[in-house]
Amino acid sequence: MAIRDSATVETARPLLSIIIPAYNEENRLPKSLDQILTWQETVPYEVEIMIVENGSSDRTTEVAESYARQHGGVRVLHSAKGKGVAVREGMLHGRGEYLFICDSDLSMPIAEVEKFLPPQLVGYDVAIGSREAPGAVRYNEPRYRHLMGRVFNLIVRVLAIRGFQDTQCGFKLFQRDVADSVFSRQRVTGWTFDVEALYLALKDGARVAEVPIHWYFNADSRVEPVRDTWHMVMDVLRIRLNDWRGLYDRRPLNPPLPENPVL
Ligand SMILES: Nc1nc2c(ncn2[C@@H]2O[C@H](COP(=O)(O)OP(=O)(O)O)[C@@H](O)[C@H]2O)c(=O)[nH]1
Ligand SMILES: [Mg+2]
Repeated sequence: MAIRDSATVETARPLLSIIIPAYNEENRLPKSLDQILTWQETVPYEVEIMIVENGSSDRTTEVAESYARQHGGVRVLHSAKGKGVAVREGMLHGRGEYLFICDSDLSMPIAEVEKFLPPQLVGYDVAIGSREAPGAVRYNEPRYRHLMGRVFNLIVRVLAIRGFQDTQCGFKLFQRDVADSVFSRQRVTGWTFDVEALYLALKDGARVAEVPIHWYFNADSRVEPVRDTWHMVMDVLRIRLNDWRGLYDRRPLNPPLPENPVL
């Protein structure tokens, strides 16, 4: 763990990487980054902030790069299209001991990330923010959006993974080794990547906690309800199919050494 003190060397691993997928976020990003940077000053450990952008048609890249110029702990990455791809890029390039997905709209106050980390949460490899678990509070969410979420959760339970009340919240923490294993096999590029990531984590035997959060609905959304829900259901089925075809089997990182090498 890289505690920020005089002994910390430049190359020490940050405790936490905050990965922010950002698509056309020029308006929401500055306020969220300001809040994260202010919070970061209050914690005794090193935090890395990574903004992952892809093909935004607004000034997201300029906004992100201007923060990166002014703050040493902010990095900007670019990826191919889709939230899933952006998150994978961040997860595989983050240097933190823990890697945290964080939506650009910061619909959960950033200080709540501490509920996902030791000492507040111990004994888990993955911690997922939940708007449904006992103790969670949702503010201002229209009924139709809540209902859509519940229907999708039912579909996820029937077709893919049981036991989670909310797989789609944009705040999730992965311990580094689990993140490497999960995101190096991830194939879903869009919104359903969360379901696939949990599916893979469970397949690896990871211990997953659902963390109740305070969540503020933000009407400005990149989700297109009808079209995206249909794609998401198809993606849930694809996850099952991928597993059945062996596409999620772990591959050794390096080719195995030959037995009895001839010297
Ligand atoms: N980089 C990247 N980020 C995306 C993409 N689609 C969505 N996001 C991000 O995903 C997060 C959640 O999006 P949002 O519109 O708030 O979804 P909602 O909260 O479910 O309505 C935000 O940080 C978006 O900028 C994409 O294609 N690329
Ligand atoms: Mg949002």
